[in-house]
Amino acid sequence: MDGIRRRPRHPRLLLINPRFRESFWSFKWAVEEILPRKRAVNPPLGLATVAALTPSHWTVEIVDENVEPVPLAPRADVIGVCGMGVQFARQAELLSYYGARGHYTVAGGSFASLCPERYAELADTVVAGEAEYIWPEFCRDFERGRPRALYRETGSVGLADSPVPRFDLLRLDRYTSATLQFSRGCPYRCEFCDIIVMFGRKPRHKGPEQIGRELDALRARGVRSVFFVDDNLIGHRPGAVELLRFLAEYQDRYRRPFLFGTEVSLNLAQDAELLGLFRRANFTWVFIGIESADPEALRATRKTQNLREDPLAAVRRIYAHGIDILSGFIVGFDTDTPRCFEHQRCFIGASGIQVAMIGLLTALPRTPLYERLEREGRLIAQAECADNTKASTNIIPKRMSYAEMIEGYRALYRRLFSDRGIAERVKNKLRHLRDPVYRGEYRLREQAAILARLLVKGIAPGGWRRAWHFTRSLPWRAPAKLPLAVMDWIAGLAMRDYVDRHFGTPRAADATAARRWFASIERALRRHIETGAASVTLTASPGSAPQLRLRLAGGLDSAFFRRCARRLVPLLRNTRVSVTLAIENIEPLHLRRLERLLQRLARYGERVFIELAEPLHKIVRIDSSVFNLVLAQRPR
Ligand code: B12
Ligand code: SF4
Repeated sequence: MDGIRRRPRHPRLLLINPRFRESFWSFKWAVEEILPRKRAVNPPLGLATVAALTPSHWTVEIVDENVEPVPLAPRADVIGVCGMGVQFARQAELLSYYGARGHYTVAGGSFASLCPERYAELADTVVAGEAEYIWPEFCRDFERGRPRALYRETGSVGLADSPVPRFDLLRLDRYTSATLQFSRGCPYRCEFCDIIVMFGRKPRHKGPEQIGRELDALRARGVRSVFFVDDNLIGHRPGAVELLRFLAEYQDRYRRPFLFGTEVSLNLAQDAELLGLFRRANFTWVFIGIESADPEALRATRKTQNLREDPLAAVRRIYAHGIDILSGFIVGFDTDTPRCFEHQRCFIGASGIQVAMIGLLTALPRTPLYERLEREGRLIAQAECADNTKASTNIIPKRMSYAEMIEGYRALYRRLFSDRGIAERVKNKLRHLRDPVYRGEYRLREQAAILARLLVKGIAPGGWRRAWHFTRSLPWRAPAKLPLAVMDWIAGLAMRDYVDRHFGTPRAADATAARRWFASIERALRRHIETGAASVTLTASPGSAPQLRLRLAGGLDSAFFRRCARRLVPLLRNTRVSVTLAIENIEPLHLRRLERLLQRLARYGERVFIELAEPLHKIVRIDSSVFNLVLAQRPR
């Protein structure tokens, strides 16, 4: 209650999705270089749902920091910040920043649902679990001036009570795909899974008319590509059949406006009726947790639904219905030895799965895996467990050393995303995927532009070898498959770009180059450094990339900005050094110059950190969706 200083009659609510650190799922290269006018893959559906649950006399705004900047001085009474574990650091930073400035703060989303205790000191209120019932309760309590510190969903939400999300508050044109949700929960019991901890094993779903209303809203906004973010869309088979029949009719009624994708379990392959319905409803792809082709590993992790037939046969039967497959794989199961990496590579190659998200086995809090490994003393205390596609994890493997696992994992990705690896998978997929549902989602002119950009920015830089692999993988005699082959190359090269930038160890050459550039910057800015208008430092610690820090204290001139740009751009382009701009003071006449400098650094925004002194918040605008805007913390 301490957080509320006055009780507004029409409270203003700001909901924020914090910036993700880059991961495979960002598809950064594809989104920034190849696909037209896109900034991220999916919008924050949880926030759009919370917005729809908010009383109508409240004013609501959603800011997704992945596609737009967060406001530093918002007009908001309540600020709600969501987040997965991968977003925790930024979510915590935002909550503390706004909390210290007198806003009432609420934490919610996946990670708060899994471990609400981690937010006790960070937010005024924590909303743990599905929000449909407890969020309206919070709003009522807030209006009465008596909000509680914790709202926890202890039962299960009937999805008929979930409203049409406020799609109108999202900037849908900035995402490659919009999202909606039909069901929550999954009937299976994989040992590592947090879904069944959060949403239970009894799938609950919406009615078809409810989905119809959500599709109407998306259609009205011109959306074409839709991702059903269900944990397992076929978890409740009768419900899925009813939904798919409805979707097929909906598509026919409106001249097939949507391309769909979703998540399912591998047993879809044994269900001819469902496969036919998925095709009729225009599902172009499904994401499946295959995890491993080794039956021992699957048995050990209790993923027995994947044991019903040879996984390669299952994959090919799904392809035979024209449906593409994206898949999750895991290495580090108790039965895995150093040979598992080669087995995974062979299976993924033969299956033709291009978007193969391989993760190290990770123990998320409250899962059976976590509890077992804790008992066995095999958890690494303090290790990050939020992002299972980083080259580190929080478990000690059983039949190989931790170092062997990490090295095997890195090498597996490098081999998979070689030019030959990408081409082999395109060929192995298209051989079995005869009549793809996916025929391209863009207009002809856009498709031609995408292909041209792929050739210039993706294929040409790989030289004749890549051009050869690209050419031999194309389905020359089946042009209907061409859009799929092009998209697979875009996805493959985007993942390769990520591997190149993130899976190498910091190079000694970077440290040498950083020292050279540092000396050059010092020389170029000598005059500004001597007058105290600027200062520059370089820090390098073993095992991590060097960091250059440039302090702007005011009293600068146009030469300063010119010289900075000339040196910082090549430094960022040619090394993995990160740069911090600490802006303490800047005269209004230099704002335009600062803006121009930032425009030139934007391409490397992931490695540029900006610290902005508080008095400048209203004067200098930093796009925090591009740069790492460090938020000054102060006590509440
Ligand atoms: C769609 C999705 C994505 C999308 C992006 C979604 C986005 N832009 O936010 C994509 C595909 C990009 C993605 C990527 C990843 N994801 Co993901 N993703 C999902 C998925 C399938 C659905 C989320 C969703 O939209 N649900 C529908 C909405 C309506 O439900 P909801 O989010 O749960 O929200 C409800 C409540 O939580 C609450 N709520 C939500 N936000 C807020 C905020 C406030 C203030 C309040 C009060 C309440 C509240 O209200 C909502 C209504 O009840 C979930 C699985 C799941 N079932 O949650 C995984 C999931 C969230 N992802 C997960 C992970 C690990 C990842 C990755 C790290 C995977 C990886 N290893 O690379 C990446 C990271 C992203 C990146 N770097 O780009 C984990 C998170 C684990 C955790 N507990 O933190 C989940 C739970 C999957 C899993 N099995 O573990 N993901
Ligand atoms: S099939 Fe997927 S969602 Fe279901 S329990 Fe296993 S990992 Fe979790």
